[in-house]
Amino acid sequence: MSPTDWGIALAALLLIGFINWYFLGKKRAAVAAPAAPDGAVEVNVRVEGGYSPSVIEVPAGSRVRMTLDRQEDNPCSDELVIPDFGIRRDLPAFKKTVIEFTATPGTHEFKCGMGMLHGSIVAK
Ligand SMILES: [Cu+2]
Repeated sequence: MSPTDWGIALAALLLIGFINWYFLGKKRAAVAAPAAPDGAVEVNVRVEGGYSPSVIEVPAGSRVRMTLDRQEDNPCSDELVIPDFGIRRDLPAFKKTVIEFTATPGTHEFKCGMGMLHGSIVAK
């Protein structure tokens, strides 16, 4: 192979590596630690066609203050439901909504009112 061929092969490998990192890396859980002065764990979630991050890891038993920044008015994400904590809240479009709960150990699903968008709080 000529040096040009090697260059192309190397560029292709780098591109594959980048694509794997970008798409697979994003699925890893965001880990949140206590940060607020009162010891609560602050979690920021962007709501737009889904939740990002969609998997959030917090210390088990911690008080979690979750800020949902809804950047759309698609009716699908009108409501946020966390069944395990009995939470059902309206999320006004283009506004931030703050909810609080105590993250008991385990994986707690959160979703839109229709159950189409999904995320989870992993407390361990
Ligand atoms: Cu929905």
